[in-house]
Amino acid sequence: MRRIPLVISLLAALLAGPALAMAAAGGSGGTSPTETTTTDTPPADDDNPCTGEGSEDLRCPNLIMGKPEDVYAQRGANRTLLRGGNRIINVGDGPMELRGRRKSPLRAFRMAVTQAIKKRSGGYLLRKTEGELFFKPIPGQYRYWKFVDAGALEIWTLDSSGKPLKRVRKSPKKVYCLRDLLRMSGPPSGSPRGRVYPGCSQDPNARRVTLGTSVGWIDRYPSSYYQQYVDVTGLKGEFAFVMIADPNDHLAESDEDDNTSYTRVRLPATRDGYLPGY
Ligand SMILES: [Ca+2]
Ligand SMILES: [Ca+2]
Repeated sequence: MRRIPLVISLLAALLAGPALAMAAAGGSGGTSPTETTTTDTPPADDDNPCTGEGSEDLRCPNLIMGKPEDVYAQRGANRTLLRGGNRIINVGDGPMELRGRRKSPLRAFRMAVTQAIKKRSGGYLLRKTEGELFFKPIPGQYRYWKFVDAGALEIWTLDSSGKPLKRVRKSPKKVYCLRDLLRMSGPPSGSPRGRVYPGCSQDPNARRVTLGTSVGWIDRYPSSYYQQYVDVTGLKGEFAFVMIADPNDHLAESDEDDNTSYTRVRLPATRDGYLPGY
């Protein structure tokens, strides 16, 4: 496959809006996810202790998605893949900590997920979620225990003002490790200087694992990584390349409306591929 650079929008911006999240849930699909058993529109875990009464005693996490990075089209004989890197960043008051517990049968390689939210008064609030960990195979790297539905990469049509309107394609990838890979510059207060959640377990026999991303830390996935693409074969016109953290809202956060970012792209990609006015 050839790598064709594609100019992306300078106007790429965080999209703060429940409207997109709602539309995402109702959008029509393109390619299907291969490693998740969840449907397109699972019920959200709506018992959010991080908002409303009692939340003042909690150090809640808040995930945001960094802007799509290093976006380019990879063209083959029959398919064109739009690749892009992303960053899942915790800008909250406390860590996003997930505790997995093995489900049976063991050969299914799945764990149930409890979210552990730090209390200001000490200890943790433990909150069961509908999310899962999966022992995800990665070519050439064996397998890792990762969180299913951590992030979504999608292609959306644009409305008349250039904002995402409707999903038309989605990435096969939704499974991420969650870890402390990079520390933000100017992190929020309470950000640990060193890694607390350094990487994901590769132990096939593990009964319990803990994943997480600390305050002020970033889990980054370059565009060249496995499944870090959306298949855009046959699409023509201007679209939004949309990335969403915790798209099915399994995880409680202090802000649920800041999880999406996007950039605009013109398809199909050409060699010079520039978008007038973008
Ligand atoms: Ca958030
Ligand atoms: Ca959430």
